[in-house]
Amino acid sequence: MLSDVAYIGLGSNLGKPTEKIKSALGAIEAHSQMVLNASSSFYASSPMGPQDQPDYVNAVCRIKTSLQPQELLATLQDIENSHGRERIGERWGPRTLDLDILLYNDLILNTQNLTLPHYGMQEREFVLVPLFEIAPDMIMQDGRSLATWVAKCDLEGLYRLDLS
Ligand code: A4P
Ligand code: MG
Repeated sequence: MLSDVAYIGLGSNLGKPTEKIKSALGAIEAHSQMVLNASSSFYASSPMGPQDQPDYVNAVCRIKTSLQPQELLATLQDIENSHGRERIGERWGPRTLDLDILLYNDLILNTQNLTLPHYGMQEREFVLVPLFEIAPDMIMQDGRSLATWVAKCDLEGLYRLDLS
């Protein structure tokens, strides 16, 4: 049963970022234990963290899945690896593909390799704006609306890409 709902943040700033994100969405869609339920527009965003790296392309999707959180993390890491992800260690450094689990149902989890909701969501306009596109009525873990979170973040440097 594909009854659990998760939101995934996608990001890339090396190679051909738009193609990488499209391909990652294709890999998610092709997986037997994930159904792609909605996906946002793609956004160009200036880098958070070290500035001496290319701009990112970011998007968010919603899936229904039968994978448990740890299985989902491992599956997304397999997809990252198959898209040439190299773990070179620099925090917030450039990457060919980054897939973060933003939310998994209403689960709150703090284990060594998985934190849910994703720890950085609240400050990241490149996560909140695409998330808002596909989940405009969402209520966040602090009881505030996603719309309130979006209203508080700095939208400078974020551009919706017109890919048509
Ligand atoms: N991990 C814990 N919780 C989660 C979760 N909810 N989802 C662990 C996914 N992974 C989670 O991640 C490091 C470890 O986090 C994983 O092994 C997993 O067990 P990583 O992807 O290997 O490394 P990372 O992404 O470099 O770590 P970090 O600090 O999480 O980086 P971020 O926060 O992902 O930031 N600027 C723009 N504009 N757009 C971006 O997308 N991304 C980053 C990376 C920096 N600047 C950016 C962007
Ligand atoms: Mg990551």
